[in-house]
Amino acid sequence: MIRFPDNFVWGAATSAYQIEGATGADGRSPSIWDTFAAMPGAVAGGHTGDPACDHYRRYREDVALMADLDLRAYRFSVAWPRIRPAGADRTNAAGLDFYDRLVDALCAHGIEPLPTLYHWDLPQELEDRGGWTVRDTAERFAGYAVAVHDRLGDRVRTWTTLNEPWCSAYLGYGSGLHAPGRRDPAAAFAALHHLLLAHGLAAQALRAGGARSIGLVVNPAAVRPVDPASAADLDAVRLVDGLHNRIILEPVLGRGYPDDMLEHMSRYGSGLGAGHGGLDWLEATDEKTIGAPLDLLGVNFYAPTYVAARPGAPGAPPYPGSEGIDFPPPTGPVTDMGWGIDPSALTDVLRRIGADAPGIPLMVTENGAAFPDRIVDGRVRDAGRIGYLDGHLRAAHAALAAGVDLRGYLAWSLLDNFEWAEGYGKRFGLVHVDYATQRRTCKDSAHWYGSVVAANALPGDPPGD
Ligand code: GBH
Repeated sequence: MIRFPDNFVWGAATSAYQIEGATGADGRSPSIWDTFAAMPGAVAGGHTGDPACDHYRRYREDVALMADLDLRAYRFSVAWPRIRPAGADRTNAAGLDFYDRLVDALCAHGIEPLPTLYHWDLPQELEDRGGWTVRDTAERFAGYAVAVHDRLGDRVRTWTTLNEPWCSAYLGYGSGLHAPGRRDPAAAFAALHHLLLAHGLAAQALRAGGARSIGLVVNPAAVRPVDPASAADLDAVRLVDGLHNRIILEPVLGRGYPDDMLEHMSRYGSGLGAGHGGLDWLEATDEKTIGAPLDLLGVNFYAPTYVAARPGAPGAPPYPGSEGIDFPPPTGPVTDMGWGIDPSALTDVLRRIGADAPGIPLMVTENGAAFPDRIVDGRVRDAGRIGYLDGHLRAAHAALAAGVDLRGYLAWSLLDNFEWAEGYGKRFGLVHVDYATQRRTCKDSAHWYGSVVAANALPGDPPGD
């Protein structure tokens, strides 16, 4: 048996837009994902956030499922456009009522609520006024955070501000693969800065309001050279690591932006249009704000990133300035997303973040895999997912054994859901969702995971089929 520490937090994660549906209910205003999904070609199959898993109406059933699986914690996100429709400063009580009921249902089953305040669903009206490229959005986020804390803070101990600012900034404003679908490197850097500022301002405001534990969820990359003996490949690793990891972690951990990243960003100007050269979004006290004290770093991890130096390669648009770097696909086994399966990369990431952030507890806030399900006699067979989870839990345990202060593990995801630009075609759930009937069926992996949670341990031998 591979035992986990007492009090290790076991759970699952979801996000609002991916599961709730009911996008017009109780005063919610459109988010950038409603707008983006309505653009032809933006999301596979033309899918949108409706009906998703209809969780807004079926949350009781979903909480009961979590209890059946013995989960101890549930990470969900709060939809900003439900709480502050149109991004205005007026709080919509009906929107808060939903999360109030959800938190009560979780507490009634002894499941710890772990809310994330922003998982990519910016109110569209704020995007119309510049979105994350402007400072006002960061300031409004702090106000929204306080409104949620005022209502749920008596039952929620641990808050996380943003989910994966890398994705919001680089996929939303750099490569355009995610909402709002902009393709402008300068805007991507301005957005990243204002996202980090939003985190810092919200952390300060939550702390002042009495929040006990405040964290940020990042998606650190395990950047690996195709040829570890190539100095050029190692230079490529350094740049991609900078653009993915150090540019976020260093300021968040109170050390400010790294010099090489400031220099890199300044090649792209401010993102505010003509007349705004240089980093004019960076104000004197911003880095101090971004470095507000932190009680938890959430780590989302799926797959390593391979890079090789190749003169003339176009680079990858989410990484502005990565021309001359090739991002080859994985050579080994992959999931249904085409992402490589290499659990050792999770150990590496946890050890690295642990070393970078001494004294700050870590939690795996997302880890999981998409696989097509085989449904046999009503049973959902997903041995691939069990193998993935087993391997990554062993890798998390290896990080614990190496001294990393890892407090918990949350599987992505509780339910099959709206997989962003991939729509409903990619299934990450422990629980299968039949979207036509909204019927939930626990997959083999859900039963397997429930038994791991109950034992607080993995069996000594990896599972067979
Ligand atoms: C998470 O993001 C999200 O938090 C969650 O909502 C989502 O459902 C889940 O993953 C599964 O996708 O994008 O081509 O550069 C993970 C996002 C995935 C971003 C891997 C970086 C690398 C390939 N990360 N991705 S690419």
